[in-house]
Parts: sequence; structure tokens; C-alpha cells
Amino acid sequence: MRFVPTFSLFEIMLVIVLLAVLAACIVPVVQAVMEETRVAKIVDVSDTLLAACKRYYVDTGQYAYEDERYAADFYHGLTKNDGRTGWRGPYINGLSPRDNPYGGLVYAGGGVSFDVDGDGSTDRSGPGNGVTFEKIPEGAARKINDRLDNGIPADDWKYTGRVVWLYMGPEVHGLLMVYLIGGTGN
Ligand SMILES: [Ca+2]
Repeated sequence: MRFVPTFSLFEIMLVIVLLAVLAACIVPVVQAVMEETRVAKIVDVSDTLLAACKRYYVDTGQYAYEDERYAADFYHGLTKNDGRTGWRGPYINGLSPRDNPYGGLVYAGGGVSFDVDGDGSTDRSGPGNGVTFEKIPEGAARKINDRLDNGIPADDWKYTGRVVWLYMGPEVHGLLMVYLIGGTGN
């Protein structure tokens, strides 16, 4: 005679509840790990661009653009010969939405305006390099800020230091900007 296990409704309900509790415990952990991975990616891309922009500046004496919003070679100096004297690139393989784990645009520009030392006034402005990531949630921006702006007073972390974060409405969401090099000031 074959043994057929039977479960009471109570036992089945117990298993379902236990699975639900288990899932409720695991999901936040997985989400936290995924956010850490995304944060690390953005810090890594910023570091790569910093090195690339420095090499471009050493070669050309100018600040590069790498901006997919525009087609002209002038806006792709890190990947293509943009005609500037001394250009010896490419300085990076490319810059695409794959470099932004939150799915927004990412672009490096040839101008900066940052309160890098966090004293409340802009101290790096004018020609220089910064990188912008679109669609960055505030929680992730705060973590990136804590990695790159360690030591800058936290009260106004959104506006001071190398990392700046602005909420730009539901389409772009959070605009995260990281100072790289250049700019003049005190
Ligand atoms: Ca900051």
C-alpha cells in the first residue's frame, strides 16, 4: 500500500506564512545589496572619468566633453579626436546609459560650479570637468555622497562638496553631479 502524506489546512497555512516571513526578510537584504552594487558602479565610473579627464587635460590643456546628448565630435573628446591640439586618445572606451545603473543619462561636461570644500560658497567654477548622472534616487545619492564627500558637513550634503544632488521632478528625478577637475576660485 502506497503511503500518501496528508497535510492539514493548518500545516499548509503554516508553511505559507513561514515562506512569506522568509521572503519579507530576504527582499530588503537583496535590495540593499543591489543598491550597494549600483552605488559602487557610479563611484567607479566617476573615478574612471576623473583619470580620463586628467589625461585629456595633460595632453590638450583643455577640459573634455563626453556628452551623448550631442552628436558633434566636440562633445565626444574622451572617445573621438575632437580636433584639439595634442589629442592622444581615446581616453575611455565609451560612455553610455550602461554606465548609469539607474537607467538615466550620464555625461561629462566642460564646466563646473562646486563648493568642494563645503564652506558654503562656490570655490571651483568655470572651465573644468564634472560628471552628471540622471535618475539617481535620494537614498543612493546620499550613499555616493558619503563615499566621496567624507568629512563635509552632512546637513547640506545635497549642495556642498564634490557630490551634489538636485531633485528635478518625476522625469529626470534626481540629478547627481560629481566634481572631477578644474575650475578656479578660492
Ligand atoms: Ca555633497
